[in-house]
Amino acid sequence: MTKGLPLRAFARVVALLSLVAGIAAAAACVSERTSPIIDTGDCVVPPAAAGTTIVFIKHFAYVPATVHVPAGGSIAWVNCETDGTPHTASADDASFSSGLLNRNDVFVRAFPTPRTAPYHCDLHPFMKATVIVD
Ligand SMILES: [Cu+2]
Repeated sequence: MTKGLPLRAFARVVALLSLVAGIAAAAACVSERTSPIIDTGDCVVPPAAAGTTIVFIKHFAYVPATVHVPAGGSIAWVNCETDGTPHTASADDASFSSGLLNRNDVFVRAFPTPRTAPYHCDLHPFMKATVIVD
C-alpha cells in the first residue's frame, strides 16, 4: 500500500519535468524566431544572415569596421539605418558589391580564400572598412 504513493509522486515529477522541458523547447523556438531583433537600433537581421558573420551598417559606418571571417565563411551586411538611408558594401577592387541596401536589407557574400578586402560605400565614399579572411 505504501508503495503506490512514491510511484505516483515520481510520475508527477516526471510529468512536471517533461512539461518544463516542453516549455523550455517552446521558449527556445520562440527566441530563435525573435532573436533577429538586434538591440542596437532594432535592426532586423533576416534569415539569410543565419550562420554568417554580421556587419551592421549604422550611423554611416560599418560595425565592426574591421571584420574577421574564417576562409570559407560568409559575411552578411545589414543596413540598420533607422532613417532609411541606403548604403552599399563595395570592394575597393570591385570583386564584390552589394548594390543598394535599404533598411533591413541584407547582402551575404562568401569568402573562400584568405585575403584582405578593403571596401566602401558607393554613395558615401568616406565610409570605409575592411574584411580580413583568415
Ligand atoms: Cu553609405
